[in-house]
Amino acid sequence: MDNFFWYVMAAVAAVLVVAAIVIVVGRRRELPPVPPAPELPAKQQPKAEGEPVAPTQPEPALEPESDVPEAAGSRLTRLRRRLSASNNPFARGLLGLLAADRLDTEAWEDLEATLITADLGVGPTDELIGALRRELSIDGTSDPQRAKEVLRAELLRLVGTDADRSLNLAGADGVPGVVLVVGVNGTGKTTTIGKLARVLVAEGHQVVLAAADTFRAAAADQLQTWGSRVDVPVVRGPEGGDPASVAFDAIEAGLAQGADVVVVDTAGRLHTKAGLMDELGKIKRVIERKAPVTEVLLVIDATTGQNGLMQAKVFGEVVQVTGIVLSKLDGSAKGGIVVPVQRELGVPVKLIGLGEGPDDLAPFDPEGFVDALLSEA
Ligand SMILES: Nc1nc2c(ncn2[C@@H]2O[C@H](COP(=O)(O)OP(=O)(O)OP(=O)(O)O)[C@@H](O)[C@H]2O)c(=O)[nH]1
Ligand SMILES: [Mg+2]
Repeated sequence: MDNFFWYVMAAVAAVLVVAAIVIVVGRRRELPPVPPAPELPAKQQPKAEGEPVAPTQPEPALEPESDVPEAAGSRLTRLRRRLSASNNPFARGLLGLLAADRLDTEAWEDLEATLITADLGVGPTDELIGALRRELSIDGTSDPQRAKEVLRAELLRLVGTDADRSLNLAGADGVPGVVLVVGVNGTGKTTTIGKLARVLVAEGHQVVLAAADTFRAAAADQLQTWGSRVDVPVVRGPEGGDPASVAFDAIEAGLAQGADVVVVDTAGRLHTKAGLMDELGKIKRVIERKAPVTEVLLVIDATTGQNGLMQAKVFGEVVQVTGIVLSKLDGSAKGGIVVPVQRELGVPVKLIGLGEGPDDLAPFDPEGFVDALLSEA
């Protein structure tokens, strides 16, 4: 009897297993076919045996790494949009004011406040308002179009249209031109060099980068990342090593490789630290044993405000700055610093940074800058 019971149980179990298999197979048939796996971009192709295994989860879509620098035309259109009223509080303030029906006392005070907040400085602000008041109708009724024209002309006069804003890259007799990039901490020196290297490569220059910021290994890594994206060699030294000797080595490498431009990154330093400022002077002198420093770019963060002026003054004394890069102008209400900084140093703004992306660097063009500030798009 016992045996019979187990026979029955075994038969039932067998029937259940067969039924389960039939159901599973049947279901499978109903499922839609699995689509073939999408092709991975080259960077994510599964690694060869022995290499670290690629993550199983698909990575979020990365922005395609464009190693062909953006054409100047589309770059300027994009940058203009970033400076225009919709994205820039300074521009918005100016346009809001011009749209007013009457330029009453309050409106003039608002304009003054907007210009001072934008770091135009007290002197240039007075000049601008004085000129506008003289030019605009005496009864206080404003014609927005006319006000805009006067404002454009005055802003242009303040920014200046006849300075030579090109970079001097011309070395002498087979010796590369040298661009030394300086500034206080975090202003955007390394990023600017990365962006600039792309532009120089696109223009056909043979470039070498010098990671003379030896304070942190990460600083050299950061520069290396930019360099490798456009196949530009980066000369670096040991962490904590002598930055002047890294710069020197880079010039030698440039000479050996037939480069025509060497761009030297330096560690950020406070203009108030005499020892660090002396070190900067030394870097420049050591480079000049091998090649003339043809351009000294001071990178100023446009959001820094009046403090940028003090930086400009001290750096200018130590390394004779020849051009200013105004970084982080994107979305900044502080674009007015262009005017006092040029006056303080007697040196033109040559480049502007308008974002963190690889092509977010543009030559500073006064007309384009003022038009962007006064455009609504
Ligand atoms: N929005 C914006 N961010 C920028 C711009 N330029 C640089 N940055 C950002 O500013 C930060 C500092 O940039 P870095 O290039 O490392 O600055 P640095 O002057 O080399 O810094 P130190 O070497 O530490 O002195 C980074 O997060 C950059 O992405 C710009 O034009 N616009
Ligand atoms: Mg840096």
